[in-house]
Amino acid sequence: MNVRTVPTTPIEGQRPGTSGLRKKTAVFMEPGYLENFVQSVFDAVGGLDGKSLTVGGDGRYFNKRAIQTILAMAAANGAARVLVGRDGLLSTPAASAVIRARRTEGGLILSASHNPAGKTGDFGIKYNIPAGGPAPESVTEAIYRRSMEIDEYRILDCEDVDLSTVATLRMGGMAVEILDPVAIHAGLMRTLFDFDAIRALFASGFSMRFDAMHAVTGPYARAILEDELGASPGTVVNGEPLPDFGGGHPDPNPVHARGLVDLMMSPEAPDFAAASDGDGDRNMILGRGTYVAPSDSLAVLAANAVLAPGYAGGLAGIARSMPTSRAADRVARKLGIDAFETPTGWKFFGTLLDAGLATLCGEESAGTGSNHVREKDGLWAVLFWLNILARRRDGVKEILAAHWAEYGRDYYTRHDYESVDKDAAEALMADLRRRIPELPGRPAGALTIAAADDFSYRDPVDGSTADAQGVRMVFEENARAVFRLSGTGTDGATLRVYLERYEEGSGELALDPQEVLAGVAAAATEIAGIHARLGRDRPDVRT
Ligand code: VG1
Ligand code: CO
Repeated sequence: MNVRTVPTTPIEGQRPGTSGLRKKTAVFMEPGYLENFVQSVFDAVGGLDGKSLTVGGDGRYFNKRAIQTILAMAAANGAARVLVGRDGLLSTPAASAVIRARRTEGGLILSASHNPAGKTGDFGIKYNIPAGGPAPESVTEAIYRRSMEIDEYRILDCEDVDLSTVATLRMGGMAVEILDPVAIHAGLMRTLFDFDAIRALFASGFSMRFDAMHAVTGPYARAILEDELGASPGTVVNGEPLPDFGGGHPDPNPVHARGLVDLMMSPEAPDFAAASDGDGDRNMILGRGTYVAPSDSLAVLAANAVLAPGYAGGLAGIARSMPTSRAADRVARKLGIDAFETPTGWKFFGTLLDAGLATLCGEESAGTGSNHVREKDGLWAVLFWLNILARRRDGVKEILAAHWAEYGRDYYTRHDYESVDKDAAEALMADLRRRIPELPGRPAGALTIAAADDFSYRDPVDGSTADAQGVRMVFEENARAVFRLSGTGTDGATLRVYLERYEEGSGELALDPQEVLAGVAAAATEIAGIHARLGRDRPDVRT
């Protein structure tokens, strides 16, 4: 077998965003596009000679082809071993678990998460470091710099390897170890949660539906929930990973998982329901007649963490992304532990987890996780909830109501303006930033701005900094609005407006968040001039 050194030239725009490099699938399929980026990763991490790597993806269109290319490139770059999920599948948290358990020198995860898949959809790739988490910005910047000067990549001329059975094969001088994609992750879950209690819960007739949205979590959910914990067959729906995700949009929120939400609000609702996203790192939690906002889910998990064996010793700290509501901070205060506020994106939690400063982390976008891996983990969150339900023998609705009564409720919603004109969205943000000094004391709609800033972060562990992470406005009326542009889209720009308002535990706790937050939304819309600047009179998605 022959190593080919292929001359190439830099391709613009290979700068990873919030979570890796995401582009239209057609862009990734252009000759040299994937190869340039992968070689840039290998070069930026000091070469692959004699090293091992984990590779897997969410099964979307182009996943299998891309993996064959990556394998041939890894072999040509001298890698000793690549661990790859059977059929090229690994959920994002499972990939993180494999990197850590098998101590590979990082991994490549192929996913564009919840973005639609298929020829006309999106594709993505991300490098995770040996600790198992997404590369920090120092590394992604090094990859990007390399992509701007690359002049050749190396690839082995060879046949495709058959990834359909668990086996160790060879590709040139490199071993290709094909893993059961579920086993390592499932083993980890067993160490964290009270599987006996959850088994007893299902045996008592507790009913559940898990919607895998035709994405990667189906095999994981079937193996753990149905086969191991005894949930009735059929609990997992849409459990077959499909290259186009069944034409759907595997974003577990009340808009894209509408059917599941409707079921839970109907008389036929099972006791509990959940959904996961394309790559299995996000979760949506529902009870009968109840949707659990992700920010609340983090807070409830934290408040009840000691019920799970893996967290029985207590939590070191809780970290949340800045736009996530402050519900988790209230729990941290009560527990007497530290609360951390980081920029959006899981890569910012890595140092806190590595240093043992935080145990649980969460984002408003339906991501929760802990120090068990270095990614957010959808199925982990579902099992954590099941563990709590099994131990408390109470419904989701009751647990949530009791939580709010104790801590108060942070009413929360996010309004997204999708695929808007990029220049207009950037101008909107630039203008908001420029006006920050004059905002405090100013009325906005029926509210008054108390404080405003552009969030910047200094990592307490390694001192690295990240600026311009979103404009925050705190209102005198116990409310907050945050504005930032998405870093995961592939089409124009997406403006995210995060809205919240705190209500004391003695107040009205069971209202509709959209109604409670209408005034905050109006204030935010007015102050940013959204209608005029973006030519939109309402958000595309409200979650
Ligand atoms: C979004 C979410 C962010 C999440 C990121 C990756 O980023 O807001 O919380 O970490 O997606 O998640 P952005 O820049 O579009 O707001 V995933 O599940 O798409 O890998
Ligand atoms: Co995801």
